[in-house]
Amino acid sequence: MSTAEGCLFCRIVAGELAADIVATTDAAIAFRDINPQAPVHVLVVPREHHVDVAQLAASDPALLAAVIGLAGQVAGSEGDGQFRLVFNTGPEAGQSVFHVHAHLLAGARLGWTPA
Ligand code: DGP
Repeated sequence: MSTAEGCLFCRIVAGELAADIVATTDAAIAFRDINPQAPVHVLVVPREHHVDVAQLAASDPALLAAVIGLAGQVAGSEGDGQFRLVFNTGPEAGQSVFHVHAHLLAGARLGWTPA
């Protein structure tokens, strides 16, 4: 499996750094965001290192589907199955960790003011 030296989320996947893990599969893990922006704010990441969602979609669309599938599963177990998924892609879009992750946001009526 591909990992990246010093990558924060690779270290969480490897169990080297603690995280509040809510679900796992062979392909992906889901853990609570350290700085939650909604009552449910879970990050869903592939175990394998990919920089962002565009790169993941191009190189392994089945793995992207596995990430989205796990997000949907967690949305059902953590709430009523209504949710928002956000993939910040690039620094200008707010990406700060360059291991692709879906932000799963749920548990409240969500506003829509990204800019
Ligand atoms: P983004 O800015 O889209 O790359 O999102 C990165 C998210 O990762 C951000 O919402 C905060 C979260 N985060 C950063 N460091 C940690 C950490 O060590 N543990 C956990 N659980 N979340 C983290």
